[in-house]
Amino acid sequence: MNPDIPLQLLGGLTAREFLRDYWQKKPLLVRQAFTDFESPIDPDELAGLALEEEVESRIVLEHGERPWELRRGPFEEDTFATLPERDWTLLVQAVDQFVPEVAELLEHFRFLPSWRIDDVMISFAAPGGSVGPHFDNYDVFLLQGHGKRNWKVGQRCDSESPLIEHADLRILADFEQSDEWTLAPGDMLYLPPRLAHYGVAVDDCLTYSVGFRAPSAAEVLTHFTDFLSQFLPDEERYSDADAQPASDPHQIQHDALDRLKTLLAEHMGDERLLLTWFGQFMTEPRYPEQVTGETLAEQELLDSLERGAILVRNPSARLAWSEVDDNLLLFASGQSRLLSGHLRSLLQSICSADALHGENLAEWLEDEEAVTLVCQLVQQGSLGFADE
Ligand SMILES: [Mn+2]
Repeated sequence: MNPDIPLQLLGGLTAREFLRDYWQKKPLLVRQAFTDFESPIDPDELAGLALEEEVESRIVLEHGERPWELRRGPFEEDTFATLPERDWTLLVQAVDQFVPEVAELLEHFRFLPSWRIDDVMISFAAPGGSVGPHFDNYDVFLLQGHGKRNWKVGQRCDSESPLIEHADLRILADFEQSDEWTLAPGDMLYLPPRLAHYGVAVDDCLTYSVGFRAPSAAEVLTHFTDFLSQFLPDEERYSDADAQPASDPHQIQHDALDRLKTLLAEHMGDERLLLTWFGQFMTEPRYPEQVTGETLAEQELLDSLERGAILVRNPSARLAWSEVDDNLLLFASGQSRLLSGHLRSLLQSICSADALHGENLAEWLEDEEAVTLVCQLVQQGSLGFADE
């Protein structure tokens, strides 16, 4: 993808300009990011998804049993009939995993790494519906899908920003408005992390939120060190050969700290393990139970492909790849595989979610490593046969 081509999605900015001036920095309003946008899902279908066991959904009622009442799905069909006429919102997480047309919207965001994208959350709000003024720790693109929503943006926040007392929702106690826009279908608002925002439905409205993943520093440290420690034998310990005689036996001398720093640096600086951990971590599926494989022998795979079977990426799977010296690492839904460099274009087509079939796989079906890889991905559940 050429980063210097103006994109309608970004209001005519190029990907390079957007990343330089807006990404993680300041909001961007784009009128008609999508011309004549037609929401691929309607409010009834969204409500239908919220009935499903495997779908994560919430309803926020501003004037419920208590202010800003939060209810968690799955919901019963009659739930929606009992809701008031206004001031409530239904939020459904990861709709892209359940509705292919919603997943297709993500194709427009290919100027960002796919492993940074978390999910597409869709909310339906009755007039006046809102989840209150709040901030998120993630970047988000808010695409108006249907109806109108008014967005106010405010101050930069952090974990010290005062919140109202609420067991489940993080609603800001103060909101210092700096800008305000009303979005119509096809309009899109990009918000950087930690910027206060407050969206209120003008009429019945659907809003798509393309959300991103960014591990916290605390997560990086705890998860990476957990991962590292699997490779460290118990006998590798703090050691102080050639220590100097202690002048006071109760004092921790700074040479002890230096030894610790050396020990940490030696392991924390292992780039290969850092990459392996990071790729696995960033491709962990949101719903691992949706990534279940099937038993498949390599010969069965070859036979199926010959009969015209099509392999597609499991919409709940996450894939990424990287280079290590002359080899490649494929990350698939939290696992990694070291592969030889000649498989590069195969990894690229596997990751880009193209359909794989006898024709485009042809050159690979003679390659033992490639066949084993594709077979393993089906066994693991990242790839699956498309329904005929
Ligand atoms: Mn938000």
